[in-house]
Amino acid sequence: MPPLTLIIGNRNYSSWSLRAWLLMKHVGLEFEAIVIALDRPETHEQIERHSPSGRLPLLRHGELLIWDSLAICEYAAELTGKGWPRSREARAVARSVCAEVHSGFTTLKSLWPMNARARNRHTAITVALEADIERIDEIWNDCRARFGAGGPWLFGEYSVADAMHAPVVLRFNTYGARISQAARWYMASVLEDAPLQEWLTAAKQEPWIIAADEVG
Ligand SMILES: N[C@@H](CCC(=O)N[C@@H](CS)C(=O)NCC(=O)O)C(=O)O
Repeated sequence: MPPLTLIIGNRNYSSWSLRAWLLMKHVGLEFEAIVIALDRPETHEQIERHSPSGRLPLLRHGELLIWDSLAICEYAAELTGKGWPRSREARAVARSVCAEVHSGFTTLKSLWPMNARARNRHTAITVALEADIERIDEIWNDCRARFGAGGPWLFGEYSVADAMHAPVVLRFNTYGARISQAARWYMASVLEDAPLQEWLTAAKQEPWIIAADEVG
């Protein structure tokens, strides 16, 4: 198999990159990661050299390019046969919650930008933000209660759904979301996860600051 190269944005702020990188780690793929610092004068040109969409993450596998975090997770799952729950019902719900977090929660994403290393940030809680937080809490509770018996993850074993939700966990951790006990337990599993810890360690060492994402 040709080597896999994952091109990602800098780890502290690139929520979309985190998802693809985490899932690839969890399904056991070996790959090289190339980091492009976001929001700098040279960023656009550097990304365009690799990515047809002008966005990161991008996975290169020989001649094949795969862009978009969810498409990369799907490809990694196809290569390895891991990443989606085995039962059809659980898999359908996992795909639903992945699609929901991929296309939705725009208020949460804009008011609470991912800032992996930041702690104890506080912002005003708007009605729309509260609604996003409540819906995430409901998703985590529902998946854990219905499908989580086999392990600490949303569907028991680690799945694409956990990778897709990891940036939300980091946002909740940075800005101190008020959530239910079961959701806090799920967050603890994500925050203790070894690949996530590896990402956080690297994020802390990055020199770049994106002022617009330093909120609260
Ligand atoms: N839907 C895309 C979104 C990717 C995205 O917006 N990536 C940001 C970085 S996190 C980006 O590449 N921004 C380009 C730039 O900042 O110039 C995905 O899931 O991969």
